[in-house]
Amino acid sequence: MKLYFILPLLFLLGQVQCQERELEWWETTVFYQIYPRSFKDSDGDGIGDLNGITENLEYLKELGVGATWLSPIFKSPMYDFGYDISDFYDIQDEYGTIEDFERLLAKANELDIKIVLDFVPNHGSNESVWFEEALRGHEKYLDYFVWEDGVVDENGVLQPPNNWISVFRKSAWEYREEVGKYYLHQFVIGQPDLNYRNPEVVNEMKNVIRFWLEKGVAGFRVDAITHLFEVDKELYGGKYPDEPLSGDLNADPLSYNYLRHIYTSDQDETFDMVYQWREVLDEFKERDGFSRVMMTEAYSSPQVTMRYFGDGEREGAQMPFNFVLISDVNGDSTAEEIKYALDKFLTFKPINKLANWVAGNHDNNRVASRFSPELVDGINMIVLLLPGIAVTYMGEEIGMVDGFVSWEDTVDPSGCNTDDPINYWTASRDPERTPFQWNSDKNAGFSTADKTWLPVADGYETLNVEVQKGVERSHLNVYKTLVLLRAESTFRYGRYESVALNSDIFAFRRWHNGVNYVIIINLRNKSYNVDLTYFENVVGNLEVVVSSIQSPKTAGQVLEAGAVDITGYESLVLRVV
Ligand SMILES: *[C@@H]1O[C@H](CO)[C@@H](O)[C@H](O)[C@H]1NC(C)=O
Ligand SMILES: *[C@@H]1O[C@H](CO)[C@@H](O)[C@H](O)[C@H]1NC(C)=O
Ligand SMILES: [Ca+2]
Ligand SMILES: [Ca+2]
Repeated sequence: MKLYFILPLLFLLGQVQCQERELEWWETTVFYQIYPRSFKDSDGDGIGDLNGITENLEYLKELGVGATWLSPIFKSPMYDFGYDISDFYDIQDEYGTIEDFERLLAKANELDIKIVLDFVPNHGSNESVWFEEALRGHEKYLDYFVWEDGVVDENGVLQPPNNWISVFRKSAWEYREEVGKYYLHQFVIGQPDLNYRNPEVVNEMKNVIRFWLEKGVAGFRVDAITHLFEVDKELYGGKYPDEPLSGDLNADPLSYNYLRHIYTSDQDETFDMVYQWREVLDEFKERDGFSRVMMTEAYSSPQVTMRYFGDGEREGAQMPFNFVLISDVNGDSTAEEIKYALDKFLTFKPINKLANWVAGNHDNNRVASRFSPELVDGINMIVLLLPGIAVTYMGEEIGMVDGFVSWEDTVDPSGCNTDDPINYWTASRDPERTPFQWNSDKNAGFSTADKTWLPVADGYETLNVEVQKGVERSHLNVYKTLVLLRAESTFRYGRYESVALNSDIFAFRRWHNGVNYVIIINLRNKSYNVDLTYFENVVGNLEVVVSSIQSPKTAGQVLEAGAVDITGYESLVLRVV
């Protein structure tokens, strides 16, 4: 057949049906983040554990999520609750054993839920064998960390090598007499940075990745990736240079934001390492055809974030986390600001990559607290129905709120390091880490202990999974319906457009092969009558598919596209009929 004959034919076919590429497991699933310490305590010591997760994997299945990423479960002295790892190849006792983890994997496998682990490459622990060996002068391990000579000031007192500040406040350098030098810790003192300019460290950490992949995990969420490399000090006469002041007037001189981190974050070598890790993941894909995933944690500009995807030649992370819903907007944001934030990732991402949507995690206040309890369903509609991968932090499906944790009960170093019994809560991450609320029993069904590692949030008696399962209208049921909707090709393949109908009402359309959905979210407690025929092909009648719990409308109800009444804080998923 001649080309001039085929081309118009292909064009015609294209008009009828958009091509539906077969999607991989990670492209369509919902990733559910479990913070193991707070999910479920199986043995009554007040701390969540692996067996607690295994016993409750069916809950994830009920939600419809296909993958879970677990915050760190590895051996750790817990100065930063598991993000200070002392043995990357073993499980922390209070969470269980390697055998418990293998049982968890087996159960997850049965249920077809993928397990993604937290990979914390930037630092180890000051109480690890590696660090202890370094202190003993063992050359191999000394070079696992970043050491620098101090500076003697005009009073003859030894001071840190330069002005670098830790993410958790104060100097990023800690002196060790055994070595006679300072070591770098971009996070707490107990988290010595690993030296990625040492090829042995690079190999060791690749072996950590291989170790857990061999066990059967489906990939990694990579922690604090921006901090991986520091500048090459050989370019600066062998000494790490001071970082410039940020000029941020709200930052006190001990706080991280006081400096502009041009030498300790987003270094070119960091992106290269991400691409190298992807090669390790792909070694495993070559064996069995099954993709292992990488998600990277970086609160960076969109331009920098996109570099984690790859550089055009080499592949990187499938999911550089998109944090706009955390860092750019909150309950005070207007519909225009919401639209602007959501467009950011979509605008900058390479055309052949998928977006991802994250509204909450263990480091940030909960959606109900940052936005409003009334907007829980609306935000879940955004996270689950925008094009791309959805990520849910445990508890956001039921609209958990930040718990109150007193100064006495505060354990997060980010809170404790403020030394401020009044304002600590602004820095503490404990409120979003309080125990998961299963039911109205003691400790919300999380634990039978008399004291749990963090107190259970107030109000759990009515805000919990069991209560929400038992009523027709609940955040939980809205969430499950939204997850089911994601399976429709309109949400898998469909195009996207959005608009601020006014400052209070954000709306978006998803469409594919003649099917049109409109999602509308009222950000304020104010009623409106809106005309949704603004959207092309949205005319005539609209059927309510999902309505937020405070909505007076129910599924199946039919509305007129030209004049939709929307009440305060109402969110709706509508389909053109
Ligand atoms: C490790 O660092 C922590 C601070 O994060 C400190 O409390 C602890 O004493 C250190 N351990 C050792 C053995 O130096
Ligand atoms: C919304 O407004 C109504 C009527 O003014 C009021 O009764 C209700 O408490 C408000 N809801 C919220 C969450 O502010
Ligand atoms: Ca336990
Ligand atoms: Ca580092």
